[in-house]
Amino acid sequence: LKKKEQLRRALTSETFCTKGKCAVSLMLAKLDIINTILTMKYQRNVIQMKTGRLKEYDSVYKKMQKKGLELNFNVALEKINDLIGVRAVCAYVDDIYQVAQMIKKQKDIRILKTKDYIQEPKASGYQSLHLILETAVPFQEDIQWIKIELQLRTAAMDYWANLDHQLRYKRGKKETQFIDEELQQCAAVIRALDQKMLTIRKKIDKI
Ligand code: 0O2
Repeated sequence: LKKKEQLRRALTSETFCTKGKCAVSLMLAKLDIINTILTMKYQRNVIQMKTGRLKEYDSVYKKMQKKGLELNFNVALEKINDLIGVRAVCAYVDDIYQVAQMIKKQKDIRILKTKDYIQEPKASGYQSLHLILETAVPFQEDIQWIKIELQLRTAAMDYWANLDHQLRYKRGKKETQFIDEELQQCAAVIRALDQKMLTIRKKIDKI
């Protein structure tokens, strides 16, 4: 119980929350700049929506339990990639990779890991491109490298993930088995739709 309480205090501490919120603001500003550049270039809005959050303590705790991790702040910092998370929703699949490329090239970003669930969707049907990265955040006295999970997806992938997320909390109950299958089918439909929309947009671009 002591370890759990120490972890809770560290994750909800002013120091950690301030750092995390600053990192989120910075990443959202970076995405804003990228969107301005791409919107000028293509004459359409490339990033349709973006959000950021610090993971709730309860959710971190559950994830650590599930992964069998020692309840310790440093272990959480190292092993839970999405303690600080930012999500950007793009119009088309190629936009996702374009945004990712621009993020990767930035001097104050280090990419730790790329998880491409678009090329290789998860068994659930989940699709998104995840960049686990560190970004340099300038504070008053020093610069600190802070880890963020950036999730990039299309509007259709986001629509699917939000519904799937609601099911996740209810998994294990017997009624959910068929819903899982239906969601997998929907994921395939969404994949085909995203590809078709991209093909049509490319045709329109050429006119
Ligand atoms: P929440 O509630 O969204 O925050 P690993 O890399 O294997 O050590 P991890 O961190 O679970 O483990 O990696 P993974 O699988 O890449 O998942 C990271 C996040 O991606 C999840 O965070 C979800 O936000 C999202 N995600 C992954 N799989 C699915 C899925 O099947 N459906 C939906 N809707 N989202 C998914 P959390 O903390 O699991 O969840």
